[in-house]
Amino acid sequence: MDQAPALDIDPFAASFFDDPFPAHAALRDAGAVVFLPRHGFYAAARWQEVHAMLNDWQGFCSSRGVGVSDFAREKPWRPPSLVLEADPPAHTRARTVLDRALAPAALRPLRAALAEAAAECVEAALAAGECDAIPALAEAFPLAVFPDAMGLTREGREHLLPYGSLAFNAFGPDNELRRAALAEAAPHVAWVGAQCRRENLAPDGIGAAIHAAADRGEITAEEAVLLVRSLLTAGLDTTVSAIGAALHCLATFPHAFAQLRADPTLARAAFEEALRLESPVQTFFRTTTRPIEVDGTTLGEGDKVLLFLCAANRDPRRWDRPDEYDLSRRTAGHVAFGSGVHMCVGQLLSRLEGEALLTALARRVAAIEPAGPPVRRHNNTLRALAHLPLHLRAA
Ligand code: 4IA
Repeated sequence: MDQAPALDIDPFAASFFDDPFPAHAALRDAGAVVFLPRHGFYAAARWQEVHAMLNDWQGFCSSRGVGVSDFAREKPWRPPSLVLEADPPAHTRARTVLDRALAPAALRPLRAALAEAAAECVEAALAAGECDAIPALAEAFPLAVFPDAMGLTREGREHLLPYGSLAFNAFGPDNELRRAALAEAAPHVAWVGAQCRRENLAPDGIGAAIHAAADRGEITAEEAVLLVRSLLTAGLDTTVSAIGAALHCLATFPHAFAQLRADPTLARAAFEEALRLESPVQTFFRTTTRPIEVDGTTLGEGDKVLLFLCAANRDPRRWDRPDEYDLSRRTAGHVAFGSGVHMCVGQLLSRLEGEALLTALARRVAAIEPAGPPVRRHNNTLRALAHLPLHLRAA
C-alpha cells in the first residue's frame, strides 16, 4: 500500500496561525491523508476524510488523547476528560449526563437573561463609539452569562479564560506556547479544580445539575467533579472565539451585516456561517486503534492523525465559494462542532449565546466598520483574536 505524501508544514507555528489558508489548501491538495515529518504525525484536511474519521470512533479513538501526546505512552498534564478523552462505552455514560444538563429543557430558562445581557453589552460598546470588540463584546458577553449559568462564585472568575487557553495550548506539541502555558498553570488549575466541587456551585446552575446525576447513581461524585471541569474547560474560550469571529465576519462583509440588520432572525445563520468559516476549534487529533486504509494509504496502529476542521469547512470539494461569508448558505455538515459521538455537547448553549449577541447587534447597530487591523491571539488549538478594533454606529 502507498505511503502518504509528506509535507514540510508546522501547523503549530506562529506564521501558520497568522494565515493558515494557503497551508490548508496545500494539505487538502497533497492527499486524503498527509504525513507531517516535522512532528511525526499524519494530517487530514479534506472534508470527506475529516468527517469520516470523526464518525469512526472504533478506528480513530479519543482515549489516547486528542492532542499530540499519546496517553498510551505519556502521562497527561491533567487527569483525562471523561468525555473528550474517552471512547464508548465509558464515554456514553458520561456524555449522557452532560446531554441532559445541557438539553433544551435545561437551557430554555436562560434565554431571557441572555437577551438582556446581550443588549447591555451592545449598548455599552455603542456608548464608547470605537471599541476593541474582543474584550468589549466577544469576552464580556460570555463572561456575563456562562459563569452564572454554571453556578460559579464571583471571586476568581479571571482564572477561567487563562485556564481555557492553557487547556487548548496543551493539546499542541511541546512548543513555546505549550511550555509557557504549563509554566503558569498552577493557580488556574487550583481555582478551576476547587470550583468543580459541589459545595462551591450554586444549587440552581448547570454544575449542580451534573452533581445531581451522582445522587441518581448515574455517575460517581468524583466523576461529577470532572464533568463540571469539562464544561469549564470547553465552554468559554470557544464561544469567545466564535463571537469574535462572527463580529470580524460582519465587519468585513458589510453586505452580510446589512442583511442581518434588515432581518434580525438571520442571527442564527450569521453565527453558524461564522463557525463554518473561522472554526474556533481549528484542529484536534485521533489515534488509530489498528492498521487502517485511507484512500489507498495505510496508517499503522497507534498513529496520531491531526484533523483540520477549518480546512474541511473550507474544502472546495464540499463547499461552493468556501471562503465567502454567506448568510444564505446551507451550513449543515460543517464540522466546527465536530461530528459523531463526540460532537459538541454545548452546541445549543453556544448557539443561544451567538444568537442573542447577534440579535442585539442587529437591533441596535446601524453600521460596523473596522477601526484598525485585527490582532490574532496565537493558540495551539483555537483560532482567536486578541484585538478587533471596530467603529459601531447606533441605529
Ligand atoms: C473537556 C475540543 C474542546 C471544545 C474541548 C475541550 C475540553 C473538553 C471538551 C472539549 O475537558 O472535556
